[in-house]
Amino acid sequence: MSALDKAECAKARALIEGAKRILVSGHVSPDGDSLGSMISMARLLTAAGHEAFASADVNALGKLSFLEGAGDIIPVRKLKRKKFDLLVAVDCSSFDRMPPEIRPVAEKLPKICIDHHVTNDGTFGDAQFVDPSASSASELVWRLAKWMEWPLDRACAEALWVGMVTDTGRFAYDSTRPGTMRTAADLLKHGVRTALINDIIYGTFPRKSMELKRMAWRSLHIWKNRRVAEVTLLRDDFRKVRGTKADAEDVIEIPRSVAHNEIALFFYQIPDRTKETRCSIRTRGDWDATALAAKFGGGGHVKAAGCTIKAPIGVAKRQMRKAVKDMLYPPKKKPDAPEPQKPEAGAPAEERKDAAQ
Ligand SMILES: [Mn+2]
Repeated sequence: MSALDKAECAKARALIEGAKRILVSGHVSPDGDSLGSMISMARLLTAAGHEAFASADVNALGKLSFLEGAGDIIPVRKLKRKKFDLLVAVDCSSFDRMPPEIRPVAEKLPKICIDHHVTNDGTFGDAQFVDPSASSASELVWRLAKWMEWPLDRACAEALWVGMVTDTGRFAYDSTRPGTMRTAADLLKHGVRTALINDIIYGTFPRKSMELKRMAWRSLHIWKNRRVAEVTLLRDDFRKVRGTKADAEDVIEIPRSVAHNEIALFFYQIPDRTKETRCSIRTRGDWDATALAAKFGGGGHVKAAGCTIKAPIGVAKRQMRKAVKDMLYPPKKKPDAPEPQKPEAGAPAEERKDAAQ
């Protein structure tokens, strides 16, 4: 367990102890870690004698609505006119990553940032727990709880467990470190129902998720000699099954599971926002998913990132495909450099073709 920065801990303690009503927020389109860390944080603060409120887009809860405390999450739309004196942001690399409905409420508040994104530039928060080597924000919430000597209960441990399990791909990604397992071991001591949780998250799927996957499979497009694969879900696809993004959480695994895949993309539309396209990105090898996401104002992790492209789906796809091509086959010459006399000897045929496009 790498230690938390003592000075930041002291700052956070002072901020928390001086606050009565505390708002806890994760990032837009919250995932398991965002929800798990916010639910547990709100519970820990409540148990410590504060009035703590987690707020999120509750439509994104999906399967995670089984978590105790999920029902207490305030929908972002109902946050207006509520007063708080402290913000705890979890799993957010910057203020802009928080839901747009929360930002005006949180803007003027003192802020604590608990985050593990590499894209976090260290400017967000009056007290900051930022550790890109942590598996999840949930792991950091656990560290803070230990430092604050806050006792965990089972509900809290299960929320943290969900955050860790989902952000590490069931303790499979390289972000799984010895400290991750020690944290998980401690959570198990608090009675986490591992088999039940695994069955809920990974073992069973609602009918609408299956239907969305079926549609995603049909859209599967493999290119660049299997190095890139993508799937697409349109607004109408979600409408047909009355589903949301939460019902399509693991759809990205479809393009990712193609043998030889290096870049997996999942394009999808959000209802009422057809002028923008969301894109989930997964990479293998040395490719940096955040480099692609950052081109469109998004962020995330080296191997898993996401962004919102401000364009309708057709244009958005062209822009992202170009960004992928530029990454896989970086343009060798500046635009104003003289044209090469002939294709480089030994370059694979496909690369030469791409260079000509
Ligand atoms: Mn996370």
